[in-house]
Amino acid sequence: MGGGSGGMVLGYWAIRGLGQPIRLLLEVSGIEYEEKRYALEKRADGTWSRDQWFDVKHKLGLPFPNLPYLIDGDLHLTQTQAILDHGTRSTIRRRRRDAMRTRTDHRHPVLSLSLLAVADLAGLNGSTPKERAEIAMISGFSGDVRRVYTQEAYRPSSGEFDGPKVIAYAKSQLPFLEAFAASKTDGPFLLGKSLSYVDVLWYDLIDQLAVVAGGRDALLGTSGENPNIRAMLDAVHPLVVDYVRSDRFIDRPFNNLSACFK
Ligand SMILES: N[C@@H](CCC(=O)N[C@@H](CS)C(=O)NCC(=O)O)C(=O)O
Repeated sequence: MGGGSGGMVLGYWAIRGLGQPIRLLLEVSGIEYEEKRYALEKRADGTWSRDQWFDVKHKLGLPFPNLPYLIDGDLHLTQTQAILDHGTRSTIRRRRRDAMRTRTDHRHPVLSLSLLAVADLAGLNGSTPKERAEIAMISGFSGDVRRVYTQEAYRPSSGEFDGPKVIAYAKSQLPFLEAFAASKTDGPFLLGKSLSYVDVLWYDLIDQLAVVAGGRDALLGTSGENPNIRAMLDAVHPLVVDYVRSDRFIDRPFNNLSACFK
């Protein structure tokens, strides 16, 4: 993974941002991909240069140039949702092929093998129109929460990051996620028994919000609160732990260097 040749190329800033759920999806799926990471550079006058990206932005054959982008053969994609959707479809294709190999793959602990096997049956974008609609809804919902967080993180440099405001909003929204997950009683993932890309999307978002809150318990509460969200996080963790511990994983910055919360 990450650095393979002839596979996909994922381009994004050298931050978590919108790229991280895509990275997690590719990693969980065992898809070969190469990364192009672009960095902001501070100019002498204190402003930030985006030249690493702007120098190539219109030279990559992207019909709607932006970051993140994913180049998969002759498919040149931007727009995060389109990339996630494509990643899940590629996942189905490639993971079916890899299913037998994965069973004896020493990189994955036994627990994740069974979870991956379950996920493999459905793919990571649902197996029915209803599941796909619910996944799209949960993805959009994560965007609502992420937007409040990132708008606050990217306030003008004179502004202060208002973490408590972000956490208050997240806490007002998490009960909806908890109730939805609770309604799916056949497994630990947000859709129940099948892993889908919204699990890794929320895994990353909750990981960042927990840092803002001062710890996972400060965000999710103690004494048995949010048991279904916790079950999802616990089920995703073994699938991503090798990547999280690898030197390819971006822990910080969460947001770009120009943000007031990084
Ligand atoms: N709607 C786009 C928004 C992408 C976007 O806002 N990208 C930001 C980073 S998160 C960027 O710096 N894009 C590069 C550019 O505008 O040239 C998506 O969902 O992918």
